[in-house]
Amino acid sequence: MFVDQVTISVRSGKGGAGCVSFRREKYVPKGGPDGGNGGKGGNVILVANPQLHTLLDQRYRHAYSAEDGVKGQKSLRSGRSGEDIIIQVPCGTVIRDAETEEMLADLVKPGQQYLAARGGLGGRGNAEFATATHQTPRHAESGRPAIEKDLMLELKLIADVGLVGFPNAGKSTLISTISAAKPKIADYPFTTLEPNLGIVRYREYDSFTVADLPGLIEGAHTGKGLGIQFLKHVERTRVLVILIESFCDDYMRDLEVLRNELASYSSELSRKPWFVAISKMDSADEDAHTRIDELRSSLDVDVHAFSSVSGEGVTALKDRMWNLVGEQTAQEFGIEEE
Ligand SMILES: Nc1nc2c(ncn2[C@@H]2O[C@H](COP(=O)(O)OP(=O)(O)OP(=O)(O)O)[C@@H](O)[C@H]2O)c(=O)[nH]1
Ligand SMILES: [Mg+2]
Repeated sequence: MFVDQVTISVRSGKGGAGCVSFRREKYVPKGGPDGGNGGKGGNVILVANPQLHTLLDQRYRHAYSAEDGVKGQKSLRSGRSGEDIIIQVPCGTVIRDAETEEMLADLVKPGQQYLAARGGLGGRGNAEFATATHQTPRHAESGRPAIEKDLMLELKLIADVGLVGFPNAGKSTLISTISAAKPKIADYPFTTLEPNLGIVRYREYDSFTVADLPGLIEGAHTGKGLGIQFLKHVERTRVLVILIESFCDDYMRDLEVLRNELASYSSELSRKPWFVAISKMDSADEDAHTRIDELRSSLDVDVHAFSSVSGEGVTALKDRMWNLVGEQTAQEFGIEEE
């Protein structure tokens, strides 16, 4: 099950109390204060783990409390610190304060961490309060309190390439052809209800990620179909491939509807690098090539024809994806291309 939004509650450990104690030993005339410090409470930390792709774990377990610090002891022994709690979340998890909805962190990179609740410091024991003029302090500090809060986690998938198209365009079939992902495929619209992520092996050593997104329809940005709830995932893809079926009789019209949906959602989406892929070429009508040529001549982006069934054009499609992702990476990192 794909879960992309959950609320969890976290509580750090409270600090252990400092200890009040005096050394009492036979034959030692004046034992001084020897109460140790309390231990620090555990932290609650969220960390991005690239192996995870859903917030499912947090759906089943939504309360996390770290261990309290142990109180100080006599003979200057400090209490043990409480253990931290580490919550593993997928890369692309946005963390918000559940009450104010303020964004607290966006864990994008593998291993990136967010300290959600800091453990309370331990209290000082009475030994720490001894001074030249006050040699027998009878008080110690209590530990600092725990921090409790509710966090809203929202997963926004991160992929190099996002597949966008009307329902049934062949997006899931394509991702199952070029990656090991095994999404459900069927000849009815809205087969895909949740995004699928696939890793495409490229040449010998490289790879890139492709997201198969649920179908988009006209009005999606106003909430029609499944559009809106998934359009947000498109935000985190770096380049887009717009799929249109070969037997569509007006490529330009379909393309405009799809582009318009993206733009209505956010101008950022419409600025992403993109190209067109005409799918299902194995069952194209005779006239399709003419329509493809027309589309090519009226667009200044690539138009690429392919079929997942016959395999025609699939390698070239992967090449094109790879190159566009490369160009985008160069741009993002400010690398000049030769
Ligand atoms: N002939 C032919 N049929 C295809 C090709 N690719 C996909 N199909 C068929 O088209 C139908 C829809 O394919 P999907 O891959 O489920 O389409 P989708 O774009 O993921 O659809 P949604 O998830 O509903 O948005 C299925 O019946 C596929 O078998 C192709 O290259 N050639
Ligand atoms: Mg699908």
